[in-house]
Amino acid sequence: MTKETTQKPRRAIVAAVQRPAVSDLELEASLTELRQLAKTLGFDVVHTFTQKRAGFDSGGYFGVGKRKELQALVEEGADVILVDHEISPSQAHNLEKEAGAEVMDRTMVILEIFHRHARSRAARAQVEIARLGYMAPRMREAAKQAGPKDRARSGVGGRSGGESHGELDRRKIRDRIAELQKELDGMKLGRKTQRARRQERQGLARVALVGYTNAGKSTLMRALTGSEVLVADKLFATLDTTVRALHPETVPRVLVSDTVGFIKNLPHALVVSFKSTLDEALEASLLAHVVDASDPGFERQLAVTEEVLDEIGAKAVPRLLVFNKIDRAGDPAALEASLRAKHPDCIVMSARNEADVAKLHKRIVGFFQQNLVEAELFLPWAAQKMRGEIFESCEVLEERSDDEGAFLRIRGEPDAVKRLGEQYGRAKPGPKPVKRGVR
Ligand SMILES: Nc1nc2c(ncn2[C@@H]2O[C@H](COP(=O)(O)OP(=O)(O)OP(=O)(O)O)[C@@H](O)[C@H]2O)c(=O)[nH]1
Ligand SMILES: [Mg+2]
Repeated sequence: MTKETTQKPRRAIVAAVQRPAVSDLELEASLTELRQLAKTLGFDVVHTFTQKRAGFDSGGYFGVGKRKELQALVEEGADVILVDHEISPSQAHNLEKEAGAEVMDRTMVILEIFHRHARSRAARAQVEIARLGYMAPRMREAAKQAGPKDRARSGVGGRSGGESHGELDRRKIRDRIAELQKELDGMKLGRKTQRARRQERQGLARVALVGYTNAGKSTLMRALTGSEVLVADKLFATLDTTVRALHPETVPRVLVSDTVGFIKNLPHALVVSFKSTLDEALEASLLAHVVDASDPGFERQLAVTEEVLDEIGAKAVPRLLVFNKIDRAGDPAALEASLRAKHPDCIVMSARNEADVAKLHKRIVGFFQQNLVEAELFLPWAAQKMRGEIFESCEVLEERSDDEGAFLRIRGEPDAVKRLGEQYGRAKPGPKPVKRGVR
């Protein structure tokens, strides 16, 4: 690659076949998203190229005539064709040959973004497994196209006799996937014990921010927890789950997780491999589903997210629907009214508005406080060293004292309150009955 080409952004043509079942609106939304994905990869999108067709051409995705047109467009100046569907290795190969430019399908574009954005060891390994799985059949296709020459070269290097380049590469891919999988399994075990320890310590109340990519999850994470997670106007800016406590701190202490975003036609290999990243989310007692209400295609994004959540087994986890970016809507009041009519329990907000963030904070805390129970304790003066523990594990609603000790009215998680109630729940004669909400 010359210096010039590495410095200049690569020029891309965004291309799609529009099948009869796909409306113009849907096509446009999908292409806009592909253009955004292209931008995230640093491409300069120079053309959008579409064809209405009953189905994809089995040979080269577009029809023969259209492929010629595409070739002319490439000659005018383009380096890569981005196809808005997952296409077969042979379709990609033929299109590439005829149009004269590299072809990347939607899956490959998404895999490439995940590859660039993955930071942690686990995320890198998961993305590599998905990429290798995607590449394997494409390498088979390349080997097939190379034909008998490929076989003639066999027997060189570490290959056993008669094994072709293609076979060798496939074996290497299989071995590498197995190796990565082993590495991941090891990490998972480590994570599980860590998690078990964390849970024991804290008796966790957890909310996970989930939703379509770019909806504003990380922005809300920052606002809700005062942490410095990455926020970017890019697709899939976040690939690793981060966990922070809700700030200002609350009783019970609530942990918030920021998670990887969803997208239409998420490559299946990624759904599977990212399930473990999303495992954190599945452990939450509440999912705050964040939707970019300013995006014209938000209903579809909402539906896609719900589908993926179902697919990964999160159907039963309670949801709080959060319509974000209301400040960017053309007519915020009208949009808010229609959202409320359709989703009565939703929150409509802007992550940039402090009062709105406080409202979301309150709703989240409210959810976890629903399960809290209250009790009245009597703590003799001799047991005052327990005060620290009580104040740490519960909220003290009221405190009064007499000659013999202190009465505390507390609210907290059922387990903590029950434990304290068993120890100190006996009322001193005089004040009202001690136990409330504790068996
Ligand atoms: N106007 C406006 N912009 C917002 C709001 N919330 C987030 N943004 C912007 O939207 C873009 C995406 O925000 P992120 O928080 O990175 O989105 P995300 O959901 O974490 O995205 P991924 O990590 O890619 O899945 C950023 O440029 C934010 O500044 C909002 O309420 N109003
Ligand atoms: Mg993010």
